[in-house]
Amino acid sequence: MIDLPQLTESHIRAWTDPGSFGRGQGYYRAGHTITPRRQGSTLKARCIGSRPEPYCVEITLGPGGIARGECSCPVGAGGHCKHAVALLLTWLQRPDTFTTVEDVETALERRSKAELVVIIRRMLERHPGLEQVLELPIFTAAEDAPPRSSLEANGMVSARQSQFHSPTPSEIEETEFVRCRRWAEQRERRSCVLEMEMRAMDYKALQSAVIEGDVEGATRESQRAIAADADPKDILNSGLIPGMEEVGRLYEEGSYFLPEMLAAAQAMKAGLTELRPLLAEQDVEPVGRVALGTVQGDIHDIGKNLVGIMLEGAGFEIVDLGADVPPEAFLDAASDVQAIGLSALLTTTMPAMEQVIEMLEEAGVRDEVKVVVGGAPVTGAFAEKIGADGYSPDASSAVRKVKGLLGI
Ligand code: B1M
Repeated sequence: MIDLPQLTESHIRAWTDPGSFGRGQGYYRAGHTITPRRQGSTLKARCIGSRPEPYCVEITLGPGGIARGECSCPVGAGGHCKHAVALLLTWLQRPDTFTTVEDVETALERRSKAELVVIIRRMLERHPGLEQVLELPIFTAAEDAPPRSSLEANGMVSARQSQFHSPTPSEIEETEFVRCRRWAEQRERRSCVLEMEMRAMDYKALQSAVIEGDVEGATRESQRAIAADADPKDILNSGLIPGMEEVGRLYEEGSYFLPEMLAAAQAMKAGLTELRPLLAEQDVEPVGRVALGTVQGDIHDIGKNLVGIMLEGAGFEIVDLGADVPPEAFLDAASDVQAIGLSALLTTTMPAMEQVIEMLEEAGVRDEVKVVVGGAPVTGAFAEKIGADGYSPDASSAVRKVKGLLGI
C-alpha cells in the first residue's frame, strides 16, 4: 500500500477558494460524500449535489500534497469545487470509511471477452456519447503508450504538409504534445466511465424490484449489476435474497398476500435468469448427476432452483424434477443419478421427504444413491431423524455437501 502524504485542513483551504471551502465543509458535515474509496494515491467518491445523479469526484495526492483533482459537477474542472473539499475532509477526518479498490485495468483484465462485451454494450446504452471513444483506433499493447515518433505515419502531419513543408522541431513538439494529451484524455475518460459503472453499485433498486414484484425492474437491475462487474454471488446475496426475505416478513405481518408473494417470486426468478450463466460455469464435463425436486404438496421452487444453479456451477448435471414432485418420480430418477436433492419450504410438506427415503429403501436402491435435504424449515436434526445422508442450510453448502458425500 502506497503511503499518502499527511494532509491538513490548510492544505485543503489552499487548494480551493474560500467560498467552496465553506460549502464543502457543510457538504462534509451533512454526509454528502458517498462510497469513498482509495485507488493507489487517488481518492474517489460520489458526492450528492444539486442534480439527481451524484457527481463523480476524485483527487490524486502526490509527495507535495494534493497533485490533481477532477469532479463531474459543472464547475469541477481541476477539482477545486465544494465536492472535492467534502471528499478531502472525509479523508482527513474519517480515513477508515475509505475502501481500497483494485485499479480498473487489473479488474478488466480478469474479465472474459464475453463479459467485456456485455459491459461495453450496457455502457453504450447508458452513455451514447461513448460510441465516439470506441470509434477511436484501439491501441495494441505495444502502441498503448504515448506515441513519440513517425508523425506522418500516425496521421499527425498531413500528406500536403509533408510534401511542401518539413515540420520544424517546435511544430513537431507541439503536435506530439497535442496527440499525447488527447491520448491521455481518452485513456482517462475510458477508465473513469468504466470505473463509475463498475463501482457505483447499490442493490436497493434490485431489492425494491423483488419486493414490488417488478419483473422488468428485477431483470434490468440484475443486468445493470452484471454490467457493472458486480460479483454474481453478491448480486444474489445482497440484492435478490434480502428482497425476498422482506417479502416473507411482509407476508408474516399481514401486509402482503399470496398475489404479492407470487409476483415477488416471478421478479426473483427473472433476476436469477440473468445470473444463471454467471453462477454456473458452462462447457464443463459433468462431475456427476443429481436429481432435484421440491417434495409433493409444495410448490416453492426458488430455493431448489438456486441449489440446482450452484450444483451446475460446480460441474454437476441436474435432473430437475420440478416442484410438487410425488415420491415415485424421485424413485424413478434414482437409478440414473448419484444423488437426490429434496427441498421443502412448508412444515406440512417435510414428512414427504421421509416418504421418499422410505420408498427408496423399500425398492432396495437406498444404498445406491445419496439423499440430501434442505429448505427453510428443515434442520440437521430432522435430516438425521428421517435417515437422509445430508442436510444443507443454503445453496452453496449444498454443493459442498453433495461433493463431500460423493467423494468429489
Ligand atoms: Co410461500 N410460504 N406459501 N409462497 N413463501 C413461505 C415459505 C412462508 C415461510 C411464508 C411465511 O409465512 N412467512 C410460509 C411457510 C410457513 C411454514 O410452513 N413454516 C409460506 C406459506 C404458508 C405458503 C402458502 C401455504 C400460503 C397459502 O396458500 N396460504 C402457499 C403454499 C403453496 C404450496 O406450496 N402448496 C405459499 C405459496 C407461495 C407462492 C406460490 C406465492 C410463492 C412461491 C413461488 C415459487 O417458489 N415459485 C411463495 C413464496 C415466494 C414464499 C416466500 C415469501 C419466499 C420463499 C423463497 O423463495 N425464498 C416464503 C417466505 C420466506 O422464505 N421468507 C414463503 C427465497 C429462497 C432463495 O430461499 O427457498 O429458503 P429458500 O431456499 C434456500 C434455502 O432454504 C436452501 O437453499 C436456498 C438458497 O439459499 N434450500 C436448500 C432450499 N432447498 C434446498 C435443498 C437443498 C439444500 C438447501 O438440498 C437439496
